[in-house]
Amino acid sequence: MITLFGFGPAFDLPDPSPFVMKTEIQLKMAGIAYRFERAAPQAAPKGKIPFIQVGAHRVGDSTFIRAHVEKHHNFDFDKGLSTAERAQAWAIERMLEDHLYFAIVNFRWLDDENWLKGPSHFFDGAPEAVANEARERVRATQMGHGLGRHSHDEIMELADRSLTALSIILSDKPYVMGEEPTGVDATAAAMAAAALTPFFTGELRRRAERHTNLIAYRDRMFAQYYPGFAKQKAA
Ligand SMILES: N[C@@H](CCC(=O)N[C@@H](CS)C(=O)NCC(=O)O)C(=O)O
Repeated sequence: MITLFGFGPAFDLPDPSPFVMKTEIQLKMAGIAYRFERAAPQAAPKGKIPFIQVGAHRVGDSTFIRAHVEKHHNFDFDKGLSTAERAQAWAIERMLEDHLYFAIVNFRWLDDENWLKGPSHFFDGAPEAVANEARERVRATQMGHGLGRHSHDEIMELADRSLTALSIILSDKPYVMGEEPTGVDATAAAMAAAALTPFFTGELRRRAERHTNLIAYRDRMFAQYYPGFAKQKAA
């Protein structure tokens, strides 16, 4: 049995990490039974969440977890896609994970109001210095990535381009690549949910909410893969 290590529900989401939601959705897509356990990044093989454990074997990083499922459970997340479509799906995934994600982190951690409401509470009970150090590490990572070097307005402009690109690519299709869900939908739904969560306030969420097809897509994907969570939110 696979154990998936994540953070657990927060920020009105099944998990604050879009990578955990991605992996959880992919395990559900593949019909694989798993247990969920909470863990801190320090416990992860690559220092980042999610990771999985199967017996004594641990796999870190959502993309390598997907590769593990494809190899060991003989499941093709992109079944029915041509080679060119698989390449497009990979490019979309990279845009969301290596670009939009960093704008979401910036919005949550470096905006004072969102920080106080959200990520600062990861450190409840710890000395304030621990929370401040973690926030400074995120600031340094943002600088290393490059996104954090831009002004707030420039970051929002760049985030908007990725949100708009996803919205245009999705168009009025039920799923990113067409009529059936494929691997990239796990990332796209997770990132859309992370950007749209009503928990945080500000420009990024406002810009995401302009794309009504992304809201409908998030709702559709959650009804399918997180039915309990979707119902609870609707109640
Ligand atoms: N490429 C990784 C990214 C995972 C990632 O960035 N996880 C974040 C949470 S969303 C994390 O664990 N951050 C803790 C840290 O960097 O210390 C994946 O696809 O799993």
